[in-house]
Amino acid sequence: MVTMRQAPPRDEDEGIGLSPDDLQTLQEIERRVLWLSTLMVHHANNVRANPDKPTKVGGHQASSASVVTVMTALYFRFLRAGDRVSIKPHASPVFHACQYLLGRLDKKYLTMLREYGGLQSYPSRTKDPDPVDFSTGSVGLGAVAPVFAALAGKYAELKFGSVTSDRYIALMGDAELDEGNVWETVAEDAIQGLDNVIWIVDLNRQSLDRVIPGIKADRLKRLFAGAGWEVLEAKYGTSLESAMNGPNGAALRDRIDTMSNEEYQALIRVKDGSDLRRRLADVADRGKRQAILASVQDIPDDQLQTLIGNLGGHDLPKLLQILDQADRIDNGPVVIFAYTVKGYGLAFAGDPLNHSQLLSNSQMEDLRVQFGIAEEDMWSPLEEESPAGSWCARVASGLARPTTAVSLPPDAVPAELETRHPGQTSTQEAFGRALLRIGEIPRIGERIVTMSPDVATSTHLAGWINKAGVFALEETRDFEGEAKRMLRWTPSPRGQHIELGISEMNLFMALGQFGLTEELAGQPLIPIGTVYDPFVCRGLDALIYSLYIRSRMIFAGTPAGVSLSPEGGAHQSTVTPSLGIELPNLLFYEPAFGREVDWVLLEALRQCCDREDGLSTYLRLSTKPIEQSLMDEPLARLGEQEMRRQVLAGGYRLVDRSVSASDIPDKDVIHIAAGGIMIPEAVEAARKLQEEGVAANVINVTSANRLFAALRTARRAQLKDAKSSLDLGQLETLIPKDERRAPIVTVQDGASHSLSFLGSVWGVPVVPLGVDEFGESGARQDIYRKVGIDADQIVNAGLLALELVDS
Ligand SMILES: Cc1ncc(C[n+]2csc(CCOP(=O)(O)OP(=O)(O)O)c2C)c(N)n1
Ligand SMILES: [Mg+2]
Repeated sequence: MVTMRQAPPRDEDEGIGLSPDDLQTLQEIERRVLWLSTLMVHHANNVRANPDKPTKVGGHQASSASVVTVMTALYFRFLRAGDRVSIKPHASPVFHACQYLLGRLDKKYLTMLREYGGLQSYPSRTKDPDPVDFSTGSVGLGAVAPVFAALAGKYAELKFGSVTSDRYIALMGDAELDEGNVWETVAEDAIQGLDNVIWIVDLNRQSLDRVIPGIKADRLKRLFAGAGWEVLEAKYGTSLESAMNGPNGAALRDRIDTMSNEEYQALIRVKDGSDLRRRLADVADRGKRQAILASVQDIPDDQLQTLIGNLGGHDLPKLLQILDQADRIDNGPVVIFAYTVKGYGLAFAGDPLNHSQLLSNSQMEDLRVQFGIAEEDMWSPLEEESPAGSWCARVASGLARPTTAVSLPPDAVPAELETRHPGQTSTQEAFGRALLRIGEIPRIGERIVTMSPDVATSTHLAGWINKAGVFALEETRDFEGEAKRMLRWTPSPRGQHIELGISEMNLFMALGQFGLTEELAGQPLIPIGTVYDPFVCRGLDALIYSLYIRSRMIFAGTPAGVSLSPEGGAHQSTVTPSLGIELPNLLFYEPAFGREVDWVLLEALRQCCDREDGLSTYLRLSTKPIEQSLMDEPLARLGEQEMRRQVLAGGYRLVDRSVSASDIPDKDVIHIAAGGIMIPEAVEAARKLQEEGVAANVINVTSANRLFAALRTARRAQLKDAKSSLDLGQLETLIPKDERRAPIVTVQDGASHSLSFLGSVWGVPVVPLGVDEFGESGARQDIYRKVGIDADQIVNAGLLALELVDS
């Protein structure tokens, strides 16, 4: 059985404090919201010129209508200034209609739904003109975002005393609960106990293609309750409930409770009262049949359809009462199942195929007449002097947002970290060491919050966790007592590490929301996550979401590639460098040395502090030990400052033939461009090639992402203005003028495609080496040999490259 929680009684004013007049006013607002949201979609499709005909503009009138009552209850009664709300994707017109009536959206946008520069198809925090808290569109993601935002808000409040946010609310479609990521969040331990999260499920029993078969709602409720959530429902509206509580009402309740979704959906579309009565009583048991008929005998035929369709999700008093109840539950996230009708109030209400249907011109006209809206007032807000108009103005002033109180300037980040890296170390170890130093930076250290999906120790966060502690909303007892332990793992509100269950989706959702705490809760935080690199793909959708919403975060994908050889194919990442190069709003680095890790991390922090132009940063790291002295010569040659600049700009010449093989003629020069951890093999290959009379420069590609960006930026500038400078930024430095005819061998512990673009910069042959097959277990050198990235094969590739130039 699902536990239906009873909220504690209030001392005074039991109920929601709505007078009959108030209710009428809210119902008028509700009608206007329905009208405007329907009209916006109608205008975009049937009135505005569409240059892409016959492709339709789209927009979802039925999905929108489904939530007009819930949205009215929220925006015109329930919400407070600090509340942050996520709106299901297809209700974007309803959201904008509400914002317009609240005076937060200019009228001109109402006719610009899905138009360039206008209102986005789905709520977008970066592109919409009105205040969208959470972008939605990819179902399931926007739904869970407020949960992690609430966790971030609580974290910030516990650490820094005050936040500008209050409650976190998500209004989602019922089919969103089909997405696995939703359940990964529901079950996540780290979010248990959040007392300011309310989910509202728009239970219209319809998705895109169909009426969802079976009575699924009970199963869903049990799943939530089993995961520790409080479950409430707004199932039946006040009039249907009173019929169910009246004479013979139990039979009516039982009949509706047990009928299939498909049958109910068909029933509420029956207009003819006597037909509806007959179908309602269509049960085998004679006694039951008579009781059902008796329960509705006093309802006139022309009112029966309204009664049977009177669901809780379209009943303002019921919704407000349940929201109030949810608000008073203080021991965990709450989910409300609001029973609704898709297309509510419109001609195609409840039609299984209504997802993309649009009202016709005449149906729109009927609706206008039904709502008593004058033709010249079609786009008008509610009249200022009217009760509904003044209600909107009063509510709007109560929703005014407090401004962000605190920010971190990028120059709070120092130029250097005093990290001591040993003679041989891996980038993953260096990352763990650097984090300890970062924690000590004044103003910055206290804002760092790390997180990991159950791989904190295996990604070298143990030292940091021992120092910073694990976070929990409340103090916990340490049952290990004096026992010797590797980690200081007694969670408390003072801790700065959040340990998540094994869900890479949750990791990237959490990173994304913690990276927006400055905007959503008025307190900046710098989230840093670790994840095994191949499993970046497992959380990719959430990573893309977090970048799409312009969050600022840092994460390490580690260990990466086939270099962690014995772990085998399932743990070896191959395509991740390409993701790092191609994803917008992301910087991507593959450092080779400890010092490089320090520099990249400091730059990543600066990027997080820069709320205007800053980007997120992805470090692809490895457990492969690397001889740090390989860096001595270029460091001496370039000087520390210049070397740091080049590392951050995308790469530098680690082996420069003018130093190592200046006597070899120009025609026998090649470049080996190696991504991060392939440096030792590239250096060894350069040495062997020199013995063969070939001079090889080794370019340490610290960021293919930065180098490709330099190329792209230059070409785009040239496209716009042929006379613009041909400067290719760091690419110019990496391959100076006199070496631009030399061929290139690229070496990547990842898909070979990721560095192969380097050949196109100066138009020379490239031999791309990398991992283009699924891996297997083995010693590192065995696996390198198998996939063709060991020193000998780099040598062969170099010789081939020279032949390609000659031929
Ligand atoms: C991840 C993802 N998959 C598929 C879609 C396409 N899609 C859009 S709406 C929808 C069904 C939504 O149903 P529901 O959440 O119940 O919303 P309703 O339309 O009933 O309000 C689907 C499958 C999507 N937007 N996102
Ligand atoms: Mg639905």
